[in-house]
Amino acid sequence: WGSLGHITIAYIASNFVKESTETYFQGLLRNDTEHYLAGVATWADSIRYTKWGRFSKNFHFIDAKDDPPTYCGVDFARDCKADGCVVSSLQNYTSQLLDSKLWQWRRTQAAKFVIHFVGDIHQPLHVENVAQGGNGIHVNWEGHEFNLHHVWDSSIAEKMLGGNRRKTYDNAFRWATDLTDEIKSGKYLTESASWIDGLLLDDPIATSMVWANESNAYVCSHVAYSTPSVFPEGPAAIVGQELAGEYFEKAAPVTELQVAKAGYRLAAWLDLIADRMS
Ligand code: DCM
Ligand code: DCM
Ligand code: DCM
Ligand code: ZN
Ligand code: ZN
Repeated sequence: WGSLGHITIAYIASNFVKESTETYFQGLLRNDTEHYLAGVATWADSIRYTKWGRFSKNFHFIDAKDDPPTYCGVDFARDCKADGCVVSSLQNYTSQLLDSKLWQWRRTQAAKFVIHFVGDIHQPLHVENVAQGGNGIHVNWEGHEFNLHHVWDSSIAEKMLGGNRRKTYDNAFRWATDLTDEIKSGKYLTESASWIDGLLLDDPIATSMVWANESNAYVCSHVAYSTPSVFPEGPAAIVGQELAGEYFEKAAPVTELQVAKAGYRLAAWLDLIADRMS
């Protein structure tokens, strides 16, 4: 996701964590405002192209070597690169968060990575190998050329929100408030309980592979079955298409659902971590 997605996910999580979790992470992140999670949500993106942060550039995604739209699926052994992927990174940084023998700055850094990567694993094109997660697929968006990955990271969410694009934190806060209401008492009320079924703090790989497979399924699911898809007619058919119209209408609910889920799951994951540490 772009900044809007990550910051929204962080604000949703802050709306659902237990009070003791809030206190724990406000201490670790040295920020006792309501922005303690949102303020670090994009940090992992800000370091990935720097010299010292380059080690983490592959940690934001897992390249599922499937064959959309015919066949989707992620396989940890097949798809996680030797130098890491979003699933192994969630495992690694979750264990660091739980390791009280580590220096506090290591746990602070681990928190910043976990907050970001729980977001990224919910972006369907962060769980797909085709054209490097869609980066190599040129499409049109309101008449301008963009790549498909960027459309899913940012354009769809920004169009849904409208408003002033420069006020990212305000827009994210507003979107998070709406999605929090949908989870607490609106359209996600019934399904949201199942989003956090079976979270295993002692098995972050199994837990995050469930999230990865769900995201990746949106790369294949077919409009013919009235489920929106990233590639309704396959990757080749989307090249050069204008996506801000009918495609946007189908993609917007998927984006909204994945952002809501990521925020709700991040809260549950941080609760498990803070409980274990107290
Ligand atoms: N940071 C960033 N982009 C943001 C927010 C924070 O790059 N939107 C960075 C600045 C610091 C790190 O995150 O390097 C942690 O910031 P702090 O601990 O001051 O909140
Ligand atoms: N930090 C870190 N790793 C580093 C340097 C700093 O985890 N190599 C932590 C220490 C602070 C936070 O990041 O908790 C602040 O980051 P910044 O100095 O980039 O604002
Ligand atoms: N990305 C991805 N899958 C890949 C390569 C990149 O999901 N195989 C993501 C990471 C960034 C965006 O695409 O969000 C752009 O990456 P880069 O600047 O590394 O091309
Ligand atoms: Zn991305
Ligand atoms: Zn990222």
